[in-house]
Amino acid sequence: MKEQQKKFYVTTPIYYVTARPHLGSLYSTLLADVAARWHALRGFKTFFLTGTDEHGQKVAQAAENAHKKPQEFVDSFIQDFKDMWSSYEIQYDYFIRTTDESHKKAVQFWLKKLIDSGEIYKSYYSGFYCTPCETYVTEKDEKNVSEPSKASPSEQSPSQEPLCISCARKTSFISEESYFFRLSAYQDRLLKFYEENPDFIVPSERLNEVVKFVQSGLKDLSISRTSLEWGIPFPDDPQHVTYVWADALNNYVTAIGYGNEARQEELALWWPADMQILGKDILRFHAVYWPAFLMASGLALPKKLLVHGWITVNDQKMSKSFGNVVDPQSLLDAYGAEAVRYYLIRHMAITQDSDFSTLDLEKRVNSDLAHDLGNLLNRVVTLSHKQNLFEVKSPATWCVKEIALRDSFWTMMELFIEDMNEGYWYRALSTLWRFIHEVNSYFHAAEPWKISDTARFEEVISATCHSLQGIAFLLSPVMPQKMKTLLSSLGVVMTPGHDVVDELSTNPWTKTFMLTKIPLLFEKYEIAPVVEEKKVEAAEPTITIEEWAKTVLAVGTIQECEEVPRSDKLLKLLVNFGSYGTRQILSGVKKSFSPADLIGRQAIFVLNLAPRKMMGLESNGMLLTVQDAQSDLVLLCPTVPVPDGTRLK
Ligand code: ME8
Repeated sequence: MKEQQKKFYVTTPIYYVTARPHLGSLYSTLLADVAARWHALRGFKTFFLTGTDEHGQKVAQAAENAHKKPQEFVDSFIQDFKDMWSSYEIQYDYFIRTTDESHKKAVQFWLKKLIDSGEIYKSYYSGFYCTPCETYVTEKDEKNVSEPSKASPSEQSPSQEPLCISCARKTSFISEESYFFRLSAYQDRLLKFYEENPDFIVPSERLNEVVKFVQSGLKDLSISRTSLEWGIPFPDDPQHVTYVWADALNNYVTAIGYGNEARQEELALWWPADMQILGKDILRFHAVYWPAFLMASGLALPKKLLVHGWITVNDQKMSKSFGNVVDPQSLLDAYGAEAVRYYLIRHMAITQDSDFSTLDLEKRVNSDLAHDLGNLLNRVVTLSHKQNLFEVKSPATWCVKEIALRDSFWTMMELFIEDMNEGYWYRALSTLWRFIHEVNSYFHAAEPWKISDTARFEEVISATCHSLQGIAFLLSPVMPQKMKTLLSSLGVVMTPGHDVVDELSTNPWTKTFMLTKIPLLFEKYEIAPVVEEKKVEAAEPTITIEEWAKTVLAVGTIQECEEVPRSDKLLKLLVNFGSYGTRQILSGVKKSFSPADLIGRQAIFVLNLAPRKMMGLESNGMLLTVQDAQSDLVLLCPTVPVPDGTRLK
């Protein structure tokens, strides 16, 4: 098969529509855009799918809170998603909504097919459900796993509600008739598949987690709800609506024609997906349930799941519930789409969580984009024009230093291509930047501004322009518009439809460039000087992580609080620590707080201090506070309520 005929199908998770898109959803969508653009650059026919997950309890509840009907509620966000993606130059081919009639019909087709083949059967589900994660707790928490019960709902009784092990929020007990997918029948087939396809999940460490989970035993999966109306009704049994994940995962095939007789060719062209991009939170759904669904439907499995880590802010996961969500619109307004695209792709390592900071973004723009790249282009064009060189021809033969530079470019490309193909884009960019530094060093060492021999001067300019052209081609999936502008300054137009990358890998540097001066590609940001951080005094000894881990710090709710008779400092607190129980704690905070200030508040406590007696009363822990500028004590507490007994990490 010719390279041009190869296809590349890439997908993103479809996002819950409970709010406008945030930086996390932008990140996954951007990764898919870079993957699609990279493969298009390589001459592949590409298809890029994204969209929205609109059914389920979480969306229904959010709609209710907003006093809107679910359909009206989800409709109100769709344009925001589309506008945001377009502002960030994200060129998806199709935007699927799970409320699309075509998707709903295709899911019903799938359900009927699996009911008919016995892969789906009716029984009772009784257990706990986490609405924010749209997950049956039984699937995630081994302690709570139970077989789907055959008893009727009235015979079931909830034990104490467990917290969701993923988001630590309260779960709710449900007990209802339900359809089940025969997941347990796929355990061996899944394990065999993982063994035969060790590259199925990138990064590979995540595959180990999945294998362990499947090895520990799979239970059949409840895939319908009767206590919810907002979902796709089951065929011939409409009081059951489809479990939101069974509905949503199928989007990857319904979008390209699954369940529609007239679109079978399209389905055959694109499926299986070549790369499915997702965050680590939804790995199990994609690496276990989704492959099992596909096996049951007789469809091939995706070739690769690219599983990325979290964007964190101050080392905490960025999420709506933590109140630390970065708004992609304000980033766009402040920095423009391409600087943000570059920063997210370069700085966020796919394999792990990465902290996002605008200060860091500004530093990267200043150093990588304005200094290393923009400045190089500007210097070359300005200098050439100064010497009246507008049309830059390549020499008949290159000198040694230029041959070395070209060799370096070719060698760099091998590494770059491998990482770009695999989804390690941040590593590819770091490799490319090493070459950009090398071109800068070459240009600096050649000192073209001192060269009087016009042929030699033209050779140095030509070698630099060839390097810049190669760099711009390779960077175009990440910064499409800026690279187009850079190339226009060299008089180069990129023509799509063939393997540009392959051509570059063997390009002998014979191009003639027409140089035009353009405004600076990237402006530098003024960065306020950092105030020197106070160094840890030598007298303050460091401790090891193991020593630190010995301190049990946890959140508790102050249930009762009263003054300690005859003490002008002490308050007596009764604090609930969830699984750590309720404790009496004495605290010398009376000058700053009255009992009424503290009752009902959550705060942070040290739990494993040895018990201590004060004014004849025992204290079993210590309340943590800090002093403000007026020397008043301030309580340390989580910014949103968390379960009592949650330990600090
Ligand atoms: O889970 N850092 O939708 P969702 C990086 N509807 N990526 C993040 C992120 C962060 N802090 N926060 C979110 C769902 N994401 C389901 C998916 S697919 C058939 C159904 C990204 O709106 C990341 O890709 O909660 C994560 O997996 C996804 O958004 C979750 O989006």
